[in-house]
Amino acid sequence: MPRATSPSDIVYVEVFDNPNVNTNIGDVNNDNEVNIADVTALIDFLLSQDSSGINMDNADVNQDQEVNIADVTSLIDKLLAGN
Ligand SMILES: [Ca+2]
Ligand SMILES: [Ca+2]
Repeated sequence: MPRATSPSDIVYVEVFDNPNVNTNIGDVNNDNEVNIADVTALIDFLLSQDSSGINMDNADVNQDQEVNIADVTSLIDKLLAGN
């Protein structure tokens, strides 16, 4: 791949070559659906810090690289918004 030569090239590479693009945000329990069970799973994880069965990438609903109570709020907002 040629080296990026301008800032716009760098942005393009980051957006389109990023393997971490997540299309299943909010599916905390990894069952391919985003619903109230994911809110429960996320709260359970926060209380227990036991990440077994938890998809941490999907659990970071607000995409700030941390999984915390703010993601519960974001997940509920997402469910209420229906998307
Ligand atoms: Ca789910
Ligand atoms: Ca987060």
